[in-house]
Amino acid sequence: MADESDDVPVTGKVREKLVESKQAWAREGRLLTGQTYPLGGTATRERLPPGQTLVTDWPVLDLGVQPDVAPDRWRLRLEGLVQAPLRLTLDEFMALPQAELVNDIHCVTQWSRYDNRWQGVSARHLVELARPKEEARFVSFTSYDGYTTNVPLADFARDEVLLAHSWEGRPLTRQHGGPVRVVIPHLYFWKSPKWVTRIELLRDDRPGFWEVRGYHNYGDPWLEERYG
Ligand SMILES: Nc1nc2c(c(=O)[nH]1)N[C@H]1C(S)=C(S)[C@@H](COP(=O)(O)O)O[C@H]1N2
Ligand SMILES: [Mo]
Repeated sequence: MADESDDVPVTGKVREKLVESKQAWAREGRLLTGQTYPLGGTATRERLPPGQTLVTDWPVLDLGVQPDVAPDRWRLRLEGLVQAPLRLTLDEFMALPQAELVNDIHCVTQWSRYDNRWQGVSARHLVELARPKEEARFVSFTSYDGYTTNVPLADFARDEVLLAHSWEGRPLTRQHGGPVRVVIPHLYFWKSPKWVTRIELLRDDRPGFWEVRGYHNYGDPWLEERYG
């Protein structure tokens, strides 16, 4: 059973310099190429979105705080405008139907990484279990490092969205968001929260950590929606 410790530790040690310089880049429009693929990536022969560079390693990006969430303390809540709020332990989460997906990652800082193989639980399955109320339109995520981000509910419920616990057959490492992170491959990777603990369904949109610091509210890499 889940306990009552639903407090999300507040980020006391965020690397302010890093946050400030990313915010300044957003203000200046750095990294923008001016090319876009208006028909979307799948309508073209392109696999690499505009302005991106392919990497084969896997960079680590976060606010400089990597929470160490003990598996028995981890909780996932799906709540807000739902008829059946979920509050899951890691064992309960791992007992749900499992999915495996392979997809490409596109980070707003211009690296892309192809063919990432994830194992986890389908976001749509979780949404169906929680039964959204009719007025639910947006999703707000909160993580154990205090990070937040937001997407439309329709985007979260897409086929290829996963709550991943493993990568390439091994448990997701702490630096990449273990025990569980969200993977939303059709948007820039800042929309994929690591160390996720709360998923809230909302009537109105609620911009997250980077969205209120100059990043685009939606973040389609094919339209180069880096900054908003
Ligand atoms: N909880 C949390 N999730 C986060 C972040 C963060 O700071 N905290 N950073 C985002 C950003 S900007 C990116 S690019 C990716 C990086 O994921 P990675 O370190 O696994 O490559 O995580 C995203 N999810
Ligand atoms: Mo990022």
